[in-house]
This record gives sequence, C-alpha cells and structure tokens, in this order.
Amino acid sequence: MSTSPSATELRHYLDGRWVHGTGPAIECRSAVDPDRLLAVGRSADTQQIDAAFAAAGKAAGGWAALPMAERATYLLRAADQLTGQADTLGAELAVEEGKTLAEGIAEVHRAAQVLNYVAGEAQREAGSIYHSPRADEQIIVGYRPLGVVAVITPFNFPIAIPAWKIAPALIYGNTVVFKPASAVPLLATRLVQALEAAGLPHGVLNMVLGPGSLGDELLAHPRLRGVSFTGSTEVGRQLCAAGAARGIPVQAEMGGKNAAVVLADADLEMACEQVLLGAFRSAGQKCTATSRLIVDHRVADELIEHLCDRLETWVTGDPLAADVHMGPLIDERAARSARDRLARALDSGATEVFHGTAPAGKNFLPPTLLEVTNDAVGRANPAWNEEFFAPVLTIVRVDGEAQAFAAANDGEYGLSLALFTKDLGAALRAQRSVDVGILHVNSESAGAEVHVPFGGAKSSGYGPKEQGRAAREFFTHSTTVYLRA
Ligand code: UN1
Repeated sequence: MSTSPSATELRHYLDGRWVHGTGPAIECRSAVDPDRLLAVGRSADTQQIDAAFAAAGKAAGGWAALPMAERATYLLRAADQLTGQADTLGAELAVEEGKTLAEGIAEVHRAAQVLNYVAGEAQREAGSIYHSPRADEQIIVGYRPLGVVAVITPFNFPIAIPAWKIAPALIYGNTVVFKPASAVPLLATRLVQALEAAGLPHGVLNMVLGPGSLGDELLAHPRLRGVSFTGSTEVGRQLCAAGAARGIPVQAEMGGKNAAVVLADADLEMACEQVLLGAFRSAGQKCTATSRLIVDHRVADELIEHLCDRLETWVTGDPLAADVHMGPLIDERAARSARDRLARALDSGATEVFHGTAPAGKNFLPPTLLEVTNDAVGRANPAWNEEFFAPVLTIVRVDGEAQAFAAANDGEYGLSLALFTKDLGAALRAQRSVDVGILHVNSESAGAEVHVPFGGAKSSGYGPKEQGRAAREFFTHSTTVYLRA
C-alpha cells in the first residue's frame, strides 16, 4: 500500500469553519488505483453532527428572511467558481470516482449549470392566486422553506447530484447538513468550497464526512425537517421508514433496471450508438444506465452484431487517457459484487454474448453482453432483475411492441426507458403503458436536463421529483392565504 505524502486532509465544514473530525479514521482512495491514498481524516462524531445542526438551525431564520434574489447571488458566484475550475476539478473527479476526464469535466459544468438554473428561480413565479367565491377576497398560495434539511448523496455523480439537491434547498430558504458518499469526499468538498468562496453566510451549509451510518444519526436529529437522498433502494427504504416514523418528508431517488427497447422499425445504427452510451459510459454506474436491451427478434441478430463490433473498439482503462471510453468501478467491493452477480447470472442460465477486455487493476470490469430467454427462467435471472451498477447489458428477444413493453414493465424498478422507433404512435403508446419517470425516444436512457422533473416510478423513487420546478415541491411547504381586503 502506498501512502502518498500528498494525501489531502479531510475536514468537515461546520458553521463556516473547516474542522478536523473527532470520530473514527476515514480515507479516500482513487477508483483507478485503490493503492493510491488520496485523502485521510476522521469521521464526524455525534457532537460534530450536533454542531452542524445547531449551526444550520441558528442560520435558518436569517437565511429564509433574505430576498430570494439575494440568496441567488451566492449560487451564481459559486457557479462561476466551478466553471473557472472545471478542467482541474474534472480531472480530480476522474481520479477520485473513475469516470473519464471528458465525463468528469462535463459533470463539473453540469453542477455549475444547475446552480445557474436554480438561481433563476428568483425571476420566476413565486406561487399562485385563485379566485375566491366571496367578494373582496382572493386566495394566494405561497411557499415556505422546511427548515434544516439533510442532503445525502451517492458516489456516482460526486458534484452534480450534491449541486442539484443543495441548490434548490438553499434557494427556497432552507439550511443544509450535507453528507456525501464516503468514497467521494474531495469533489463534495470542492462544491462546498465554491459556495464558501461565494460568501455564503456561516451555518447555511454544513458538511459532515463519514461512513453511511452517519445517515442514521442525521435522520435521528431532532432539528431535522426533511431529507433528500440518492442511492440504493435498500438504504433509501430505511431512510423513508425512519423519516415516516418521525413525520419528516423524505425524497429518495433509488435503483433502476432501465431498458432500451429497440423495435423492428428502429434506426439500428443510431440505436446501437445510444445503447452503448447508456450501458457503458461511467462503467454503467448511473441509476439511469441501460442494463436491459429488449430487442425485436426481427432485428436482434443485426443489432447484436453491430454492438459486438463497436465493443471491440471500446477501450477500458485509465480515465485520464484521451482514447479511453470507460474507467473502473468505484471500489473493490463494487467490483467484487458485480463479479459475483455475473457469476450467478451465468449459473442461472444467462448466455455470454460478448466479453470485452479490461486492465488488470482490481476495480476494472470489461464491458459484457449477456442474453436471457423471454420466459419465466429468463425473468428469474439476476442479470434481468437485479441492479448490477456495472458495465453489463442483458439482452432479451421479443416479438413485437406489446411484448417489448411488457418486458420493460417487468420488475420492481421504473426509472428510465429508452425507446428506439420511427413510429410516433409507438412512442405515445409507451408513454401510456410503461411505468417510468423518464422516457427517452431515440436517445439513451441516462441524462437529465436541469429544468425538467427527474425521478422514477415504482421502487425507483419516493416523494416528489427532483430538478426543475418539481424541486420546489419537496423543499418547501405551501401556505394557502385567504386574503380579504
Ligand atoms: C444522469 O442520467 O445523467 O444517481 C443522471 C444517478 C441519478 C442521476 C443520473 N440520480 O445515477
């Protein structure tokens, strides 16, 4: 094990100060080379979590009282900071998380774009006015912040997801206790630093670092008024239960097992390119990644041949290298779990259609195509119904649109569907019959624009959607005012 002398010191951000942790030791290793220690420190302990909530509680009144346009200025300045540093931070992100440099830089720009969009809320409508049945009265609906909210984020978008939760929390007047995934404290720290450099008042945003178990402590804190979480369905469900037990709203974005449906009339070349991006960019580690390919049997052989040809040239390796398409998984545990699931899938009857190459590093997995049958045996295969969060795509052949949509609806998740067809009618029928929060027609299953709702159906999501105006639903409560004058 090499302990780099340049390992950064991990610190928590409490009431506008960077402080050392007083809990158990924590560390951050590069996804690319787990022997490379990037940062070390100590977890936040119970008293520090308390201090984070106390600071957020103290700052809440003053922050909520500011005009929204003033709150927006902090977000705008932070966005400028991130844009100016996008190349450096993108490279740091690639080393920490393992996605390619291009994806890392794009993610930093996306975080800035989120901050800019959310800041614009100060120029949008603030509520609604209704007619009253009584003379001299109108009914006004306005929005108030929840108070102190917790933001708990996953490893796979180390700066974009924190930005898309923290920015709306702040703009609507909440104060925040932020706990990023333990694997990616560096980019989380960069976001907090950008907001600090923007002059954010002390206590408005606080960050505590540590293992997942800190989440339970946040949920138990008496000052907590709401939680926004993205991560696994298992953890999400626990947070939902804990929130419900206390009567606190929880917004949870959880797992996915997203399909690309390729109908017989689709543009196969385009479908092939989009399926590749959806399944293998970020090594399949997106809740929106394509992990099922449901293809009409009339075009299946041709599409699969196309995919195999393209995967022959798909380079897995150092995410900082220019010609690389895909980096490693986040850590050894993730890689081990994906390998175990793959082995179980093959044992349960899945056929391996393609097995790519990958460097020997512990966290690397090659792109893999599997096929299962369109029957009860195929449906029971883990490759069909479990989220691998890895570069594995499971193919099933179907006969026509109705079978395709039924296959897409099979299972507990309902986040995103990518449909490939030239038939507008088929697109509209998909919207009416497939239970997903996001439907892409002729584009990959991943990707989210900042100004429209994001989130899933069934077990993929709980509580109001994120992004766009939808974010207001979660981060505020409404007051209905009967105004007679
Ligand atoms: C995207 O598809 O670009 O955790 C965003 C995730 C999702 C975000 C996906 N919440 O992967």
